Amino acid sequence: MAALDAAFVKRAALECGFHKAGVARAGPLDPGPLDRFLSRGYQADMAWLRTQRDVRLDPTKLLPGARSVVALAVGYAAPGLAAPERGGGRVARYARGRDYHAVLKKKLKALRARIAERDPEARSFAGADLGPIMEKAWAARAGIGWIGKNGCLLTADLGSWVLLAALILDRELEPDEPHPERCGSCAACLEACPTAAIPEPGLVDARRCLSYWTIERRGDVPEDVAARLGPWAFGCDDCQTVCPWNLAARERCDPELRARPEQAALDLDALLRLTEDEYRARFYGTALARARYEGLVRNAALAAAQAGDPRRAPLLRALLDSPFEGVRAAARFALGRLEGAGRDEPH
Ligand code: B12
Ligand code: SF4
Ligand code: SF4
Repeated sequence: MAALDAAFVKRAALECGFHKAGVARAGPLDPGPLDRFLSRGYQADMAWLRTQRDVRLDPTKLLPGARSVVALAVGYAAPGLAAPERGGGRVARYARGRDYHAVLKKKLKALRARIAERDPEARSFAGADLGPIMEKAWAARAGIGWIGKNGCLLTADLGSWVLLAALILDRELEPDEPHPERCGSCAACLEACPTAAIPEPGLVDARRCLSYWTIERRGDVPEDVAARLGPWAFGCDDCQTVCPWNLAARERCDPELRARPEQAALDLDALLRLTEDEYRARFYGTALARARYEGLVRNAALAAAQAGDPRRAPLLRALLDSPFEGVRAAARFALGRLEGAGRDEPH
C-alpha cells in the first residue's frame, strides 16, 4: 500500500468537498498574538480561549506525536449574496445556510476515512471551529491565505468568505509555503468597523465586536453597544464587505451553505413572538442556534429598536416578562427608543 503523502491528502480533501487544502508542519505557533489578545482581555467572557491557551498553541498537546496539520477551507460566497435583504434583522453571511459545523464535520469524517483506507495506523485529531485549534494561523502557515487586518483569513481568490477546519496528523507530510501577507497599505476594514473593535491590525477586541455581542454573549447587551448594532441581528460582516479582496472574490459556495431566504433576514415580528418550541423547529441545524433561544429574541428586540417601528411596542412590552434578563433589558431599551422616537415626531 502506498504511503500517506501530502498530494494524496490534499487531493482527497478536495474530493471530500473542501475547496482548499494545505499542509503545515505541526511545530508550535508563535504565542505572541494570542498572548497579547488574552493579556488585554480581548476574549471578553469566552474564558475557554484562556484555559485552552497551551493546547491551542501546540498541536502535540492535542495529538501526541503530531507531525503535520492539514488546513482546510470551504467557500460560502453564493450568487446573490450581496443582494439587499428583505428588511428585518440582518444575518451574517456565513450563517444563512445549514450550520457550517455540521457541514465541515461531515467532510472531515469523509477525509479521515480516506486517510484510514490508505494508512490504517495513522492517528489524527480534527477540529472545525469548536476544537482548540488556531484555524486561521494554520491556514496561513499552510499557504491557504493570510490573516488580514480585519482578523479574518483571506484567500486570494475566494476572499475571506471561507470557513475553516483543520486535521492534525501524526504523519510527516511535505509542507506548503506559508502565504504572504497581501493587505499592504489598505486599512478599509479598520475604518469600516462600527465599534472600532480592531485596535491592532489582525487582532479583534471581542468586547467591542458586534459578532461577539450578537452570537457569543449570554445575557444582556450594554446600551452603548446596542445603539451601534445598525441592521445586524446576528453577527456582523462590515469589516469583510468593504475588503477589496472580497469585492473581487470569486463566488464559490458549498451547496449546503447556500443562503436560505428566510435565514438571510430574520422576520422581527415572528422572532419577537417566538416560542422555545418554534425556536427548536426553525433554528436547530442552523448556525443561528449558537445564540440560543434567548439570544435570538434579545437580538430581535435590539433590531426592533434600530428599525424604530412603533407598531412593535406591544410585542416588546410582552417581553418585559421574559424569564431571561438579556431579553428584558433589550425590550426595555427598544421601548425607550420607540417612545423617544414617538416624542420627537411632529404632531
Ligand atoms: C473566538 C472567535 C471569534 C471571536 C474573536 C474573533 C477573532 N478574530 O479572533 C469573535 C466572537 C469576535 C468572532 C467573530 C467572528 N468570527 Co470567529 N472565531 C473564533 C474562534 C473560535 C477562535 C479565534 C481565536 O482564537 N481568536 C484569538 C486570536 C488571537 O486568535 P487568532 O487570530 O487565530 O491568532 C493566532 C493567529 O492569528 C496567529 N497569527 C499568525 N499570523 C498572524 C498575523 C497577524 C497580523 C496576527 C495578528 C496574528 C497572526 O497568531 C495567533 C496565535 O498566537 C475561531 C475558530 C478557531 N477555532 O480558530 C472562529 C473563526 C475565526 N471565526 C470565524 C468567523 C466566520 C467569524 C465572523 C466573520 C462571524 C460573523 N460574520 O459575525 C466574525 C469575524 C470577526 C473578525 N473580524 O474577526 C471563522 C473565520 C473564517 C475566516 N475566513 O477567517 C473562524 C475561523 C471559524 C471557522 N471555523 O471558520 N470569532
Ligand atoms: S465583525 Fe463587525 S464589529 Fe466585529 S470587528 Fe468586524 S466590523 Fe467590527
Ligand atoms: S480591508 Fe484591506 S486591510 Fe482590511 S483585510 Fe481587506 S485588504 Fe486587508
